[in-house]
Amino acid sequence: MKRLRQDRPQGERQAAHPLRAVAVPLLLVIALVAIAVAGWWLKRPATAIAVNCPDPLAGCAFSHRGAPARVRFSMQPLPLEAFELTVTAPQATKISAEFQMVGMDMGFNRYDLRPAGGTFISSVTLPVCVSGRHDWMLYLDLDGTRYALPFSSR
Ligand SMILES: [Cu+2]
Repeated sequence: MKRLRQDRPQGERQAAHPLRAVAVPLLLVIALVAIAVAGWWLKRPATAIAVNCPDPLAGCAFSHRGAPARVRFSMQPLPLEAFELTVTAPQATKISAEFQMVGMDMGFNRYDLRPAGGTFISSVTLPVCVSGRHDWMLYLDLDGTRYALPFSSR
């Protein structure tokens, strides 16, 4: 009668099933968490050094890795009107500028400044703010070091 106890494989199958029932959703949850973490990591705002600049038209001095640097606007920014952004930083090799609003996605407003002998220049055109706000934040990236410079548009 011992031959009848051939249902061992079935017992194994039953043991494997509950495990798979837990493992599959668990892996799915882990994958979703990993995607969420990666998304947050990519979208996280990099810490920026605040630059006090009460009058960008006159130009503002700041310190970049111990060396003097300067930022200047050719005119008070007005939405849809191009102005010139000039950054003087003899130490820097690559400078980019990003224009955003605190707590509001203003779209992709990134400019790579072109070098011109220690000075970096770009023509910038700001979009219209649907909320009618005028408070902007200029994020300057000098070789990976970020600076945050608040300013107002007209
Ligand atoms: Cu806005």
